[in-house]
Amino acid sequence: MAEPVQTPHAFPTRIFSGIQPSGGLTLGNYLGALKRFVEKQDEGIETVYCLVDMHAITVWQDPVRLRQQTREAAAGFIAAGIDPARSILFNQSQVHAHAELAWIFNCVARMGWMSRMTQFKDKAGKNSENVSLGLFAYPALMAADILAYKATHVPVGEDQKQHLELCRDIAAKFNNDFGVNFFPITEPVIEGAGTRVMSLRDGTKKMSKSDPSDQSRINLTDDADMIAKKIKKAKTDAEPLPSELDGLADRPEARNLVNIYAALAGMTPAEVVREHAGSQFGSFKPALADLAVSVMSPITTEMNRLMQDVTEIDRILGAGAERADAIARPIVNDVYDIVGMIRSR
Ligand code: ATP
Ligand code: LTN
Repeated sequence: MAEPVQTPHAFPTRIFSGIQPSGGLTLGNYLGALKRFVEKQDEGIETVYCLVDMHAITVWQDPVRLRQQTREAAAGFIAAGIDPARSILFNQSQVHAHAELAWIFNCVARMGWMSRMTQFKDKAGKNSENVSLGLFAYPALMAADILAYKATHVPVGEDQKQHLELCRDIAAKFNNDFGVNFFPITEPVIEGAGTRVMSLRDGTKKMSKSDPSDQSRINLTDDADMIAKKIKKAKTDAEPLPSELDGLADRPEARNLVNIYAALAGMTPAEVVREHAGSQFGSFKPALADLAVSVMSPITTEMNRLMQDVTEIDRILGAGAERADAIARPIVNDVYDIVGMIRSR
């Protein structure tokens, strides 16, 4: 169940979130993020959603594909229910406040804080001497995304929790260093069964759009056949489903498929195992595939239709960027004044 959204003192409720156009959207992005973006919009809260293209280039992106993926992600957002009239939808690089505030935050965040970020360690791996400086600074840009709007709540998947804690630390240090109550201490909104969808090949790794294996994920652009095939081939074990969740404790792949089923059906994982107790994967997987297709294929169809008119997509992103800029510009100007920069033009 959704927790009631509580507003930190003196800051009006505003939701911000972002997704990297670093590949096609996955079922993980949909269940962990996008689906909940739509719910927040439909609750009538002010919602600002961003395709974070500047985050995407922290690892190499082919320019032609980056543009294509950004448009495709925008189409995916709209197809999933984001209404560009009610939510602000734009790509990050069109609103300069993000990059400007990120620099200020590079000077607020401490090296020690950044060095503890597990996403950096995972993505850099053994190659940490050779990754971009941007990959290390990534969470400061993310804090800038959020705080350029004084956003009070950020819906994300479980994997982003640590980055949001860093955002809170940056806001608190800025407020404290300059003796102001300028930035809110933003709340993460991480709820529901789909907040951590795991890879279909390895139940201990999250499903990710940048995983080298396409078999590891379900893409929003996969057709019904492909979805059914990937679910059929998903790694599992030989045991039937138990009747209680405890029975899945050491079965990460089985647990993952149950969680996905629950998130797609709007059930709790406990309800799913109760309903399918004793089922073999030979029957559970086709049921899951049918469910996934029924939820996703209307989105895929609409996304493909929207992609026929990229001029319209670019227009929507441009109009969203203007609305975003109207909120973020005055906030970043105030930051320059607080920090002691001269603004005389
Ligand atoms: P990349 O593979 O390029 O790192 P990603 O697929 O992990 O990308 P992001 O753009 O980093 O996706 O994440 C966008 C949003 O989707 C975030 O809120 C993130 O928490 C959520 N998300 C990403 N992967 C999953 C997942 N497997 N399960 C649930 N939520 C997810
Ligand atoms: N780091 C996030 C994407 C992201 C984001 C944000 C999410 C960039 N800026 C601001 C929420 C708020 C990720 O999912 N990897």
